[in-house]
Amino acid sequence: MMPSFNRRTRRAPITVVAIGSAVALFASLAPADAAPTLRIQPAPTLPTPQTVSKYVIRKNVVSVPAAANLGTGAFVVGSSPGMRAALIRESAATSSGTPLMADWNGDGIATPGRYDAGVWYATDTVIGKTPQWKAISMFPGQPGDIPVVGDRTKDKQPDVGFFRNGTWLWQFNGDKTETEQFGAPGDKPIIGDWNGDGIDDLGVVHVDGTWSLKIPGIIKKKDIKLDPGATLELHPAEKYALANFAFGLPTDIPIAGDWNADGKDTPGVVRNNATWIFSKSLFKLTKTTNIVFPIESGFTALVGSRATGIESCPTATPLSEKRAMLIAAKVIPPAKLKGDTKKQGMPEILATVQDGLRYSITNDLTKRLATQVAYPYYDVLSIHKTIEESVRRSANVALAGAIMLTTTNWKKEQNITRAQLMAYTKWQIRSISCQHDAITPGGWGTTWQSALWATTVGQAGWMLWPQLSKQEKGYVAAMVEHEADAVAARGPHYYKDRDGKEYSPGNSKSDEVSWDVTAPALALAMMPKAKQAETWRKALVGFSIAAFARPSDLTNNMTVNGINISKQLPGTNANEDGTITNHNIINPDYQQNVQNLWWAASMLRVARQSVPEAVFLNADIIYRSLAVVNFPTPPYAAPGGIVYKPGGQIYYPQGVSWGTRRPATFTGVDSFAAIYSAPDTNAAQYLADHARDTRGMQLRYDSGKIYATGNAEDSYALGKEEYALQQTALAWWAGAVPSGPGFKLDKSKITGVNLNPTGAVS
Ligand SMILES: [Ca+2]
Ligand SMILES: [Ca+2]
Ligand SMILES: [Ca+2]
Ligand SMILES: [Ca+2]
Repeated sequence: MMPSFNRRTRRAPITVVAIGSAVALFASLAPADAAPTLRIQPAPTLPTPQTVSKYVIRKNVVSVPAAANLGTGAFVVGSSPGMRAALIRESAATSSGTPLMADWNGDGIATPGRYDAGVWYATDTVIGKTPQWKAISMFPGQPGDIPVVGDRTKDKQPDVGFFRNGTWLWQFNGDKTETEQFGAPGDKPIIGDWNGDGIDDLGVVHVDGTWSLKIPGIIKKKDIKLDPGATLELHPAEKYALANFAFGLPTDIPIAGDWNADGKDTPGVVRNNATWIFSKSLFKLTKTTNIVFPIESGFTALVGSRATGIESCPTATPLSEKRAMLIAAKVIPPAKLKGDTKKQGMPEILATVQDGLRYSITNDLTKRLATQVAYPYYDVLSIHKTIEESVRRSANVALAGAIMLTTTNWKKEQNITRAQLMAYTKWQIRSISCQHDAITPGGWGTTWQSALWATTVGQAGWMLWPQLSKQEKGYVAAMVEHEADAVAARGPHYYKDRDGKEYSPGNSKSDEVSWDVTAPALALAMMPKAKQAETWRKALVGFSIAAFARPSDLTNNMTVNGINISKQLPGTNANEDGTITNHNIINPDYQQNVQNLWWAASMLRVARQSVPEAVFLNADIIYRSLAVVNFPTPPYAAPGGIVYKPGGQIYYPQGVSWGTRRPATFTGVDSFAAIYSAPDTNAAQYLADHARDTRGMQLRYDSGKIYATGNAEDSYALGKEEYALQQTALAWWAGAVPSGPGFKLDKSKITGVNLNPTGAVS
């Protein structure tokens, strides 16, 4: 089943390319620890994350409580009474002025804005760590003016202005100014679409807490049904009426919004900076609903909006939601797989994944994500300082959960039931994909490593496809599509040019390029009939060729999928002997990334599709740099030899990037290599060695964790346990792949493959 050209070229010449540091970089050869083996304790009784099932979409967006503090840059958006609780905290840049929220770009969702010293600023991002303020208008007021915003021209573009002692000064469509008289000094301006015609109307709240709303188009008394406590004041000549009524207390903060998504705005108040009281209609002002949404000190009460129904992503826009449903309809579920405990090392791998899930899920539900468990969609991006940690950590656990649910007979392991594991895994899948940029403007995505994270959580969703709700399917499919399209658009990058000059000194691009391989592979696997399918196939082929291209590929006249790579490659990413230079050293932790090619191949196989031969280019050679290539000492660090030592230990010829005791990191690549590399690499034996060593490390503790505290064993601070869990789970999944559809190699000519990056090469 291995592609033939790999067999032809698998004997890599060993080239000593640099002399490493003389420091002994090889960790102790003793297995894990000699401490007596503990038993993993079962998980404590854990909360079950909320489940969602129905798909509900509203006709109109619904108004929800919001608050902002420009001094800290925080905008907080809550939920309406008709939605399940979810709180999204976004951060704009810290700044000054008066905060506002409006739908600045007409996509239906209100986002932060502010007026500051003559300039109006806005951002269209619904969520995100650092949305940029953009100046949208120059329109200065005077001291004491109250900034107002609303669409007065029915073009879905908000118009900005001021309320000045009963005079409304507007700037329509960013240029034309207009003045309206309504209200009196001391009144508070209030804006809303009282009659539901798409134009925001004027209102004022007097100091005594009574309201006066100006409703256009009301000429006769019977044109409107008002609450018995309200009075109607007709102005037939000017074709409007005033509705005057009491609502709330003089000490309340008046607000207006469409609290029930019926298309009409109605009054609301915020009482004691905590309780939001919403009226249902002008006909029944006393029929109110309440929600508690405290306004923290330093915050201003605002009105935000949410696009979708109670079961849906709270930060989706109506547009992204609709689009996602269409994409999801194209997805074909994967073939069913069954793990194999008969292969050597697999019993240890299975136990490690089960106990690793016990550790990570317990840690998540009782500590890391404990404050989020009550929300059906949790606020992923607010969990950690970096997007990498926020998204990748959780995505890794989700993939392990999905793999266990679909390839094993998980009933109850370590006190975690199948239902709990399913609820947890789906909670992660829908929350992470909800906050992807494809669904939530300003969310994570199309950045460094985001293709890998999207594939990790996307594969989890794909494996659980029949179990996902309609909206969960939509978000997963849209996220995967978006990342695959982005990969195709950016093209692969290189470490060295054709003359051997480094674009990025000391740093191969093989990691980034091989991560990128996975996104078009998953998109193609999931949606082979999508209109971009051929674009994704070409991106898969181009990135696979580029990922580990070696200097000899520039001259060997090899044709892969009809592409003469010698003529077309603009550079290389791997050294001739299959090693990878990263962080200025020959770096086994990055040679391990060759698994991304085999991961991509396996996804296509599980999708019952053939695999382009380009996906295997140099894969066997790179794996040999771990399993076969000898590093003599000197020049390399003592003791020299092969990177993979007996018993699972790893030898680092020139130094260490991420710690010296991370056998779990290599279980994934070994398990794929056991299927796809030549038998003389002894991949199956190495898998067993690394699996047993990993299990030994895990059995030092009773919680299911693998690594000792500190950085000596593994220094990856953004989720080392979850990363080990992902690698061991992938090892298990790779072992299960042969239980699915057979392997078909595609050697056909694929035209239009791009090997060049968009923009600068490096
Ligand atoms: Ca908007
Ligand atoms: Ca407008
Ligand atoms: Ca109106
Ligand atoms: Ca309404």
